[in-house]
Amino acid sequence: MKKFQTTFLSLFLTLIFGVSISLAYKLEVTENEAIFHWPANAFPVKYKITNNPPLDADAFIPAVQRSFNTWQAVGNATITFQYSGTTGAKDPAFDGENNIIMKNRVSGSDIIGQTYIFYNVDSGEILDADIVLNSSFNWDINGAPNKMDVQNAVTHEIGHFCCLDDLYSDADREKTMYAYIDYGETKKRTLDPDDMAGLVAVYAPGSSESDDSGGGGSGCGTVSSGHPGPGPGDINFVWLFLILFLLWSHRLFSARRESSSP
Ligand SMILES: [Ca+2]
Ligand SMILES: [Zn+2]
Repeated sequence: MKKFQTTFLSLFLTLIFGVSISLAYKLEVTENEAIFHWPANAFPVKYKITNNPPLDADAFIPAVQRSFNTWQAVGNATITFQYSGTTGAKDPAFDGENNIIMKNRVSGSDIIGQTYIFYNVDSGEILDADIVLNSSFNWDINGAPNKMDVQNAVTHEIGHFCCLDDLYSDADREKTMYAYIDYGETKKRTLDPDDMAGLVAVYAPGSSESDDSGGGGSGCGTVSSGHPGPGPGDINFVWLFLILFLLWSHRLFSARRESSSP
């Protein structure tokens, strides 16, 4: 697992040199080293929000929308998003809909959010992405102590939704893509210049990543031009195009808990 190798290397270097290894940003890549990206013909990337939010929908939905708008506002990045209503979806699935849903985890689970991405292993093209928030936490939109701030967590998950990987160094603590989060935290709502640079690296105008429609073999254009519906055909579809299922399990709370009182 490259990710763990990288993490181990970083830890090793930290031990040897006694310094934190800071990455400006880290892009998600497939097993075949293709960079994750939504193709330009998927813009605006449509998303739906659960019809069973953990708090008043009139507060929850705009908080999620603000998170998407924050990434969309990055200058010189071409990716755009569009809210397309609520969804009754209960689980992440390769169903042609990009959903933000709530799901209860095992009691005691420390996972706050996960982003599931369905992608083409050869091209890195993202075909479907779902964000799951752990409904066992208390959620809020005002950065209240002892509650998880919706916009803070969702802005981080949208970074994965686009192309970015987690950062673990202490030097990255102020960035949206820093892997750990705490109750009442709101600093991930706003992007660090390095978070923005990561997005621009993939979605700059004319960039090879966002402008191609695949390149991983015949049929990729078909993949990106239409979302498959649910049904038996999906199995062949998945197999044929080497779509792999990726679970980004973000242990945002397990390895280290940031102090809530500095
Ligand atoms: Ca989906
Ligand atoms: Zn993460």
